[in-house]
Amino acid sequence: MTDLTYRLPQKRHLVTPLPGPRSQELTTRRRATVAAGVGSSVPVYTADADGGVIVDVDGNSLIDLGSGIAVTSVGASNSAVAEAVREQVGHFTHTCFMVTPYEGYVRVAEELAALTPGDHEKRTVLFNSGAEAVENAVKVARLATGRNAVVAFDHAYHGRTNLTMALTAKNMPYKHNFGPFAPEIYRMPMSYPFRDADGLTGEQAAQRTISQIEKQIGGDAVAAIIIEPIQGEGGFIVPARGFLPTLQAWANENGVVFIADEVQTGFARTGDWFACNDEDIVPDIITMAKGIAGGMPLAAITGRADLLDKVHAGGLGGTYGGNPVACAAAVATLEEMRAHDMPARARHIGDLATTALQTLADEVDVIGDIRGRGGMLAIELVRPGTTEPDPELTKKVAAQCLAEGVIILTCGTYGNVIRLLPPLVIDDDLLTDGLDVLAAAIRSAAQA
Ligand code: PLZ
Repeated sequence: MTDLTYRLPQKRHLVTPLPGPRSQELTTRRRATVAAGVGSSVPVYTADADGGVIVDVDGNSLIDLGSGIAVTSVGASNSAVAEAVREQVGHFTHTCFMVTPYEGYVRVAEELAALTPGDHEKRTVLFNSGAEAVENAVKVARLATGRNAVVAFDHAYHGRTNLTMALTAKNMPYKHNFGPFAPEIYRMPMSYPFRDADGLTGEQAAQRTISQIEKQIGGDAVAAIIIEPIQGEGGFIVPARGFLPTLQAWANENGVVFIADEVQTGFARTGDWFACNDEDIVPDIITMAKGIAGGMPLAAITGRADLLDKVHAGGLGGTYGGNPVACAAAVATLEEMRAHDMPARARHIGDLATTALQTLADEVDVIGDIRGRGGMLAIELVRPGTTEPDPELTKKVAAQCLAEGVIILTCGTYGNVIRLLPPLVIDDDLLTDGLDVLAAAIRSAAQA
């Protein structure tokens, strides 16, 4: 992108095999002190990061196709964000908005009211993590409706706290032996075009879900439906068109709060400000985090004023929620996103990557599906000529990419999805180099 400048050279450059000796040393120190339950998919320790590169402690420059799981969309050291953070920490790092408030929080709420879908009156609450936003969206929906049941979906991911574990579908590694889980969560079928029966439309898939909700719970007992408009950890599953609008219409008719979890899809990632924009979905409440603040921990719920304002004074909050440094970073991040038209940049990345992946799919028989939108793309790897997931091949491809200096994340209920979430500021040459490495890794793994 011509209007962006970078602090670090935007080049893949390896000076040691990966992980290098200093990373290995840190891994040894870490094993002695960091709990084993915390994983790292890439055992390479970061020293610096900018634009589309991560430089490790051994001096290797890697291509980042993960953005720290869809967070550093404007880059991991965006100069405008860094400056806003510096400016804010020079004044105050914290006061607690529940004690002595400050303008940054109000400013972020104003921004989110303007940016999120729908022109109805909205209210916002700020938190620290995506899971916390999801928890609070459910709290608001239950209080506002006086109902208990919450509908979540197959392949869903909503977090690791007790309520959000219950909402998350996948047992390993997120839930295994961590129960008992929060009650009154009901799991319903998702629209998953690659794995649904041929020809099942979005509307039909939604009817299948709605009929199960009505039979198993009853529409008048449901407080909320929570859904990722494109599922993230579950495999970048894009529901068939018509699925989301049909569900939303049913929710509206039944007084059910429709919560869109846009923690991963939000903030220009999919080529729109939000994935909901694509089918003009106007959620009652939207949950946000990740890309909102250029890497600083910030999360939010924005929703209908009549729902949010039902909550009694003092009912929502938290010590750090809407921390002033994170708010300053968010304001700068959103300005950067507008100034450089990040939604357009995401669409451009999507076009470039889809063309490359499509060419590859014509050559090899292990790519079952290419899907996603904008800067959120995935390929589902299968055993040749079938739809049978191939998680081993997926691991091999990710390992090969890493060995070549390209950071690739995997995901999916079956562990067979390679996902691309590059920083939206990545330059075309670097992205092309990363995609070439990925293509070569898939070619060689498919032949082996
Ligand atoms: N909702 C849609 O994608 C976080 C989690 C990775 P937190 N996704 C990455 C991991 O293994 O922990 C996520 C999400 C959606 C909620 C969350 C939770 O956001 O900020 O991680 O709490």
